[in-house]
Amino acid sequence: MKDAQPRAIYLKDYQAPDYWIDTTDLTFDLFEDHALVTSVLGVRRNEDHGDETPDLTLVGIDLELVSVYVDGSELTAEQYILGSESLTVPVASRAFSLTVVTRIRPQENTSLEGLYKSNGMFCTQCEAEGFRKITYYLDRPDVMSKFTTKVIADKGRYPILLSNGNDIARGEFDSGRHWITWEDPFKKPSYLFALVGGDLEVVEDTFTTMSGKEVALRIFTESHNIDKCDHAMLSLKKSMKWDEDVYGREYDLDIFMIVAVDHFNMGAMENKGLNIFNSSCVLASPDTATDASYQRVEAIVAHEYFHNWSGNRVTCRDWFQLSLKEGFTVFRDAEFSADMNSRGVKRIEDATVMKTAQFAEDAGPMAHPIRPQSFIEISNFYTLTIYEKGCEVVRMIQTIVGKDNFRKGSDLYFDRHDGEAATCEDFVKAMEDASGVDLSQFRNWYNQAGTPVIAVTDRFDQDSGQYSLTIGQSCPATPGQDTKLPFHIPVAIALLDREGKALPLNEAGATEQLLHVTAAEETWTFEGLAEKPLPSILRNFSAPVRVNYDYSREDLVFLMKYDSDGYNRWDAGQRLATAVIEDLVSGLLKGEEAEIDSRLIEAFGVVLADDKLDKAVKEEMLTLPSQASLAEQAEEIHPLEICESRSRVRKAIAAAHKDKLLELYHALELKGEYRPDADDIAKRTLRNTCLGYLVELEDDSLQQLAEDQYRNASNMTDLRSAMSAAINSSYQSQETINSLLNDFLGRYKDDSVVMDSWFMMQSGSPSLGTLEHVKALLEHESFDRTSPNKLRALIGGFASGNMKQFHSGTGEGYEFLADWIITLDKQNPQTASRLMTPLTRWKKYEPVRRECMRKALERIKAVPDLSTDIYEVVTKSL
Ligand code: 7MF
Ligand code: ZN
Repeated sequence: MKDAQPRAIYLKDYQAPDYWIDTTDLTFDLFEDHALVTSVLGVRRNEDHGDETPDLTLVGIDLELVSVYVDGSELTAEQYILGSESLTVPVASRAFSLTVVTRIRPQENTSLEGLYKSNGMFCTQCEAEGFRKITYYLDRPDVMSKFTTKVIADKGRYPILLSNGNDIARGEFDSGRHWITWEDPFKKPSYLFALVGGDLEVVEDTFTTMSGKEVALRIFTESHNIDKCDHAMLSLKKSMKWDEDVYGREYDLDIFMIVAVDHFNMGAMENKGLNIFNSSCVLASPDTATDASYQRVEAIVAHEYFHNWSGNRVTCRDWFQLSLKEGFTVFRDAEFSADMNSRGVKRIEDATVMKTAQFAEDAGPMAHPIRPQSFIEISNFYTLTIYEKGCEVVRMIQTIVGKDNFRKGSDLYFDRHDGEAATCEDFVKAMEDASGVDLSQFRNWYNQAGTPVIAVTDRFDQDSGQYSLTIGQSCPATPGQDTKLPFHIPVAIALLDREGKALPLNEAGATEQLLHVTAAEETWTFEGLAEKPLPSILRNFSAPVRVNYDYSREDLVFLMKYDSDGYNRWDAGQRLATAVIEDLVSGLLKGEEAEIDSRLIEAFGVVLADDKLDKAVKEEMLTLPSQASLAEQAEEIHPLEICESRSRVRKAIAAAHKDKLLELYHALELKGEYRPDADDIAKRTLRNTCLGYLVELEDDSLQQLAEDQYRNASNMTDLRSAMSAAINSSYQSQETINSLLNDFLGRYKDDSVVMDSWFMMQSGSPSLGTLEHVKALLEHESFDRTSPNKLRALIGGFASGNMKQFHSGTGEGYEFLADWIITLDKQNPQTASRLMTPLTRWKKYEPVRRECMRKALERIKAVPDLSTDIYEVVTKSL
């Protein structure tokens, strides 16, 4: 039984626990229909809380209690209180041993939190509150304990038994069962606990740390995937080296393990010494993984590895501090990726995620500060705001205090808090103490939700040669926060003269200046200018804000050509394209076919012809703002008009530049072995972008080009790009599309990760991915409704990736999604909750769709016994 109404918990109510758990000794007896868990806890009174010894209440969910012992004596049922999600035991001394035996059923655990089975393998996921599904415990991150774990299981079925730390003993029983004991010397909270048992193969390597210690590296997968682990291993070694070079942080155990699991709610998990990964984030080979997947594997391996310091050695005091580890670790992995690949492109990619998806979250009903003040279900707060905006906040600190001070601050933070559960405030304080820079006003970023807007106006006085920039800031109201205090916003600017040269802004000749915007409005004056300059504002996306400045379309074309800041050059193109597409949308709403502004088409021609432009940046500049980005920026969303208008512009670009696109397409062909390095990736991506434009044209030879590329492809990037080009083209024959899809299926039906993309390409296709087709695919033998990856590919791909069909206008897409959310809520609430995101944006749609979406949400809300996950999202949305 659950509480009738889930309750919110508040940051302001935080209290340290009454008891600490110094040691946690676990024994897992794994069987085919259940598991027995024996937990022996070394409990000690929290001395800060006085002399009395109140009852000790542990949390537990879906557990069958077998027995309880205090200091070795079994308690009778009258001596403890068993609640629906708790166990309370009386306490008579300030330090004692508590033994709890529980029975759990991993085989029946479909939520994929706690201990469960995936393809016959036992595995765990405990962050944030999954450990309570394993045994009764103080399942909160400020309770840090030294764990020892003994795992016992059938040796034939489960030859590999893993947990955190080092294996210190093993043995066998006559029954065919065997056991291994693992000891983790580092204190950790329960959310970092992990256990794996299965029949797995291993790839091994070693890394020698900067102090000369040799660390064993092991990646485990099912045997048929063992040849796809090399890239993850290489990424791991690069990450270990990078953290030593850039942060001075060394690995601390003798062994580091990664296990790939097919059924997993998230990307990966940083359990101490035993990372568990979604298979899709580990496995890569040239014929199964795209360039994007290669880069994703590298970034996620790095992210999880970096958590060993930012998350594990220094963990979070409570879940309100989640961004302390996640924002900082995303910042670390972003810098790592920038160093390994193209820094400029990485910045554009990250800004795109912020501006399309995080800004939308910040403008929606679930908006929250990077340090939320309350939540009902913590799983709902693993958001783009915590991760990506959290990363941007850390980046702004680096921008404000400078790189050297930032490194001093991170050293101070790690030294001060090693082995502790810390807060966001501890992090900011360390940065402040190390740099001497006052961050008081900056702290508003931790408390206030919403995307700030900076309004920029300028004036030039020809007689005095004075140019002044006035910057005002405001932040829209968000749930529970009607008014906001001004933020400290670092705004990097440059001033371009008529030739496009950045003017020197100080005696030293610097052409870029960081403006500290702290007031509601403030003016900066620049002297001695001969002519009115064009401002380049928010260079390198120096703060997660919207910029309002009245750029003319000529200004934007000018910035696209001349701005020395790669991010702003790209952004100018995006602004221009958005404005041009918006013209067409407004036209359609008035029943007119507006003309496409030729300045955009010409500007794209200039980009295409620019041979000096970095290929990866060129590709970004040739990509129109996504439908999602256009929707985010719209006052009121008209989905079909957005799809049609964007598509018209794509066709016009293709028609105008067909020859150049074709020339580039042929010139960029790569021969030889597949290499996922920055140079080759840039060539393939740009070439496939050209192909995407070319198939927009009604021309058989161009449609043939896509088919030929598919048939001759020697790597997954080219294969999938060709398939997508074919599927998304309005002029490709249905026969060819079917033949390619069948061919793909024939080749990859046994590769679960690749099959995700087969489902996703179809569910996201505006022409092929109708609701009917998606429903048919649900019955496909390769679909697996217990797999979050498959659900995300097919249902998520349709609801978030297929604007035209999901928002077709009949409302059937919304009803379909609501049905699935209701079904999945019983099975896997975390996955159900994430799939619901598109419906939560209902208020931004035009009235007819808005009403249909609201009805779908109302129907979900009326279902009895909703999970806390769905309850929170649905009630906050309505
Ligand atoms: C890179 O943060 C960036 C973000 C929680 C699970 C992984 O390490 C994690 C875990 C979620 C959402 C995104 C990410 C993760 C989780 C993630 C992974 C790689 N502590 Br939920
Ligand atoms: Zn993380």
